[in-house]
Amino acid sequence: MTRFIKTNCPRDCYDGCGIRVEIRDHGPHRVLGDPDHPVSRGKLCSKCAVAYNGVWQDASARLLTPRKRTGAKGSGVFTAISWDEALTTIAAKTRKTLDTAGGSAILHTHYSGTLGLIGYLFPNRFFNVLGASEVDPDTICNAAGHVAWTLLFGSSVQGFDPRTAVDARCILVWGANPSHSAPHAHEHWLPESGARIIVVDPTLTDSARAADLHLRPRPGSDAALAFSLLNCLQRNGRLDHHFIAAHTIGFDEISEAIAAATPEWGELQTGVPADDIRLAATLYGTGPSLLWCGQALQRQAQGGNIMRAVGLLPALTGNIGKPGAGLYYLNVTPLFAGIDLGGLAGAALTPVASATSEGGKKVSHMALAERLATEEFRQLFVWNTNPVASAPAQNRLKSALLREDLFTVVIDPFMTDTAHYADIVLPAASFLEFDDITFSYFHLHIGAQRKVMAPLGESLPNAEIFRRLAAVLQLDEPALYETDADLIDQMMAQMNLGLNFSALAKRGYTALGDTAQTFWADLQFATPSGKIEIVSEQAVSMGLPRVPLARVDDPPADGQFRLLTPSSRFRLNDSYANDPHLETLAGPARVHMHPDDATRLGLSEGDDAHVFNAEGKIKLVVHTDLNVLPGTVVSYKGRWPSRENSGSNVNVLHSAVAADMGDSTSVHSTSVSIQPAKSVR
Ligand SMILES: Nc1nc2c(c(=O)[nH]1)N[C@H]1C(S)=C(S)[C@@H](COP(=O)(O)OP(=O)(O)OC[C@H]3O[C@@H](n4cnc5c(=O)[nH]c(N)nc54)[C@H](O)[C@@H]3O)O[C@H]1N2
Ligand SMILES: Nc1nc2c(c(=O)[nH]1)N[C@H]1C(S)=C(S)[C@@H](COP(=O)(O)OP(=O)(O)OC[C@H]3O[C@@H](n4cnc5c(=O)[nH]c(N)nc54)[C@H](O)[C@@H]3O)O[C@H]1N2
Ligand SMILES: [Mo]
Repeated sequence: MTRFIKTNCPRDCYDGCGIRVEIRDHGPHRVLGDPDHPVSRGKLCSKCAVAYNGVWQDASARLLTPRKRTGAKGSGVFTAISWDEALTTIAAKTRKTLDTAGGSAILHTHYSGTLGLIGYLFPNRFFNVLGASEVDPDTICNAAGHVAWTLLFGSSVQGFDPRTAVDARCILVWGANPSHSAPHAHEHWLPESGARIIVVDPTLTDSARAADLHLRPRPGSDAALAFSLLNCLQRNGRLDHHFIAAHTIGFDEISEAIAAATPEWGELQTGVPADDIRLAATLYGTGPSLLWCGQALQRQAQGGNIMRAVGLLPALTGNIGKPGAGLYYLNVTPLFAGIDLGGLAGAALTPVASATSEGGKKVSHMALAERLATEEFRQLFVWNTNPVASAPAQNRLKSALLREDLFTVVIDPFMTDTAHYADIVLPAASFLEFDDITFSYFHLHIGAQRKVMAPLGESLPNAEIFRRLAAVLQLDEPALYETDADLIDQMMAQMNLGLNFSALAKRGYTALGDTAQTFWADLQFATPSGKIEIVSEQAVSMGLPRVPLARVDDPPADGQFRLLTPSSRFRLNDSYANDPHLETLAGPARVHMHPDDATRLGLSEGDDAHVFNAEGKIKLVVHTDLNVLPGTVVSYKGRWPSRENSGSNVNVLHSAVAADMGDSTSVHSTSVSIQPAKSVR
């Protein structure tokens, strides 16, 4: 009889799908969408459906044993070794670094390869006990937005409950592309809400196409657009002055800027027609309205200011704390469920004695290439991330990773480009191969991740790797040795769902509460004043403007283009870039440009073009595309440099300049020049 096991997708994605695996005696198991899950509804997205049935179960593509480098650094020449040899080698190096340079000379970088809570958080315990330095994970993705909304609202990790969409008259999707980054939300959640949908995106995405209204601002001009919408809302009598007086501080200090931001001014600043600004204000102002700020919105030089400015919309219209109203950037669902995330990550663990008492340092991704190039760090651990593909300043990062005196350990299910620079590579088990607890950062769902098959080869789950390493290092902190079963039991007890793990696993997932929750119903904000802080003294003390400003980025220098490199439909970040089937579907790396821009440059569909700036250079295939805003070009992220003809991906062009807040990425502020690449025949 056919046997099925339910599990959940732990990828870094809004959807957080339920999965049903058909267990087969021979050949790969079939990984399918769970028909009982409200998000996946029996269907996985096109990328996960392919990769989970493809490269993720393909022993020839996976890392099966630990490896040690036997060729020159970066050459990719490795030999299989035993776990024993791998862990003893790493432990000996680590002990030496602790004794000679101290724990802070050990740097680890990690992100969201898996969001399963144990696989995502438990390894931090090991690094906290070493007193190691950490690459601040969010600086590659969303740190500016977190700082901005924490200043404004006191929290950036409490959004709206998506179930409240049925109560909304309008949903404003700003700088997100659900048709790629949240495909099930695009297919079901948005259309089924019954609300009027506005999408703000320079590109005509499928989500923008499906919307009632699409505003196309020039990239980096969103703060001006927000002020212009506020100008219209004020004229329409849609600002909620009672709410403003009771729950915000500092309105007076922006009222002049709002008065000046007429829709005609807005059109000049942003390129969005004044009438569309008026219409958007009418739709949003009718309310109740939801605001979804995508993570791409703040990957800008002034991304923090943009998030503060766009956040004024719910703040000044009182679209917060009631059904159908709210603002969303991220939901930290496990926290709402009661899980002690700090405890799981060992945030309070005491570091062991080492050569210096200096605590572990935080390093921004924007500074990684530069700081790795010096002798500041002696050891690098990379887990749950592939920075050679995803991080900025790709060429500089690669050179820094060539340092002979930087002992590098990479832990991944696959031999990634970053792994090529390792001294020791450790094979990680995939989410199909161990139990864990998952969540969605959009829907308020908690899921059971189930072991549906044995780990391929000798691969091990992240947590087990770090337990074994701690043992070889003879660290005596008991928290380093807690088993997955104990950790899962603890989380289940903390959540108090009235279920044990096997009951959760049988159902697959659970939603928090039976009905839509209303966040911020008490209108208490965790800011210093307890109110929404339009004026922020905290911002001032951080050297930031007192209030959000209606300013826009300077346009790219003459002849240059603004390059956007957002989510690809066929990839999850840079994951799946090694799946042959997805590689075929995605085709060669392209630069999408408006046909008028192409013509001006003497380029046609299918031509090769050099795309370059002071940071780097890459050859891309031209795709003329009416969906792209003139003056802007788009090239989707999600490629491994080593698999590209040019040996690079678009991050070779990202100069690692930090945004205005959070030392965070400004990848969508990249400017490039483009020239035909005349082929030499
Ligand atoms: N140009 C450009 N660059 C970008 C972005 C952009 O928009 N444009 N976006 C940025 C954003 S938002 C992000 S979040 C980052 C993401 O960047 P990364 O974190 O580097 O994302 P991935 O390349 O998917 O790398 C995750 C790795 O984790 C591995 N993995 C999966 N499961 C496990 C596991 O259980 N254990 C271990 N040890 N490894 C596992 C995968 O195989 C994969 O190699 O990229 C950023 N880079
Ligand atoms: N398929 C797929 N899904 C993913 C990912 C993936 O790589 N692939 N990555 C996951 C991760 S880690 C994250 S953080 C999320 C991110 O998902 P989103 O928050 O949706 O962000 P992106 O997909 O990077 O970009 C969304 C849109 O922002 C637009 N944009 C760029 N600059 C600007 C601007 O200045 N103003 C405005 N208004 N819009 C702008 C781009 O044109 C793009 O269409 O997606 C997650 N889901
Ligand atoms: Mo991200």
